[in-house]
Amino acid sequence: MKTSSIDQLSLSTKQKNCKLLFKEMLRIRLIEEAIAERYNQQNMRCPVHLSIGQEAVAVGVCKAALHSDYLISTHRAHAHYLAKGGDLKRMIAEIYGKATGCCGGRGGSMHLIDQSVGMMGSTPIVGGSIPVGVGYAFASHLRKEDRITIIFFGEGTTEEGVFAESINFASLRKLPVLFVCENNLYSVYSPLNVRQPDERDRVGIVRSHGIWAKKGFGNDVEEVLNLSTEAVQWIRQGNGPAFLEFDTYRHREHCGPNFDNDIGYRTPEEFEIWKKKCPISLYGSRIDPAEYDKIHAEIKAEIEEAFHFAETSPFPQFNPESESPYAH
Ligand SMILES: Cc1ncc(C[n+]2csc(CCOP(=O)(O)OP(=O)(O)O)c2C)c(N)n1
Ligand SMILES: [Mg+2]
Repeated sequence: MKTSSIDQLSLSTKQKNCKLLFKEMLRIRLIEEAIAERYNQQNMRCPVHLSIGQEAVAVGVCKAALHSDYLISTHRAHAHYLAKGGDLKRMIAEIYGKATGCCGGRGGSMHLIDQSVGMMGSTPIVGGSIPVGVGYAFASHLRKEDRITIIFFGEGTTEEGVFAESINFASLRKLPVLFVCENNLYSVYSPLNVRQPDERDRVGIVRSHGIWAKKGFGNDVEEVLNLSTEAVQWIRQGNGPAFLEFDTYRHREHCGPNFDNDIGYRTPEEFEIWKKKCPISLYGSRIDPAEYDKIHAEIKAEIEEAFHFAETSPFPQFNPESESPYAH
């Protein structure tokens, strides 16, 4: 049987890795909980799509990638931006619409960018980022750069025609691209089973294009890391694209800070089942409680600093002469 990248590690490296993976997931969770807690203060005036419950996919995939690799994301971008190493202060400032934000305060939560770490951007147009990511991969391929592009999207996005076109083109040109589908079972309020036939197998569709494709449990960060490591190796060996689908679940409403298990489109029972399989609790039991408290306190301090930075930063200046659409 083929051993995974984690299986091959020594015990001390495994323990270090375990702590690192946990810390990154907890950091994303606490940052998003802090956004949710403060959202009703009305200082964040853009919609927020939280990834609470889905942290393991972002962390596991990004751990398998290099700093120089590119990443492109969607409306649900915080976890991807942070896992790729995006600057926290600039992310919070962006959500506050401040000039110090990563998009100068003009983009908000759904337009996160930090090119210094390969976070090339995110867009709220469902499916819109997929061909952009394929374009990045095409450019790297033409320039013979040793770089892959990771494209994150939800399972709803695989219903867009542009997804089919993009996997087709990536396959034909053998592009260095990793497609990552986060299957959280819902597109806004519509469950997967009212949108796609039960027999529709996304991995099978992608494989039929000659693309390496696998499916895994997206709340187990080690499983995500192992599958991603395999996929990334495949791509770097020049074999063309790879596709991964991960099952996961968002805990909060589609857009906003609240829980919405009471409004009827999903059951409280379903939520409880997935809560037990939450990536943080699945992994947290392996962390020593004293260590947990230390990590928790460090992250909390970092978060406070980031919110203070955002709150005390200036708003961008609007120049009606040059920026008004009616100026010319
Ligand atoms: C082209 C387009 N159609 C519809 C929308 C409205 N919309 C925003 S997010 C979303 C759901 C996408 O579902 P999925 O791809 O599964 O991502 P998830 O929100 O579950 O992470 C929809 C329909 C949009 N932003 N763009
Ligand atoms: Mg979805």
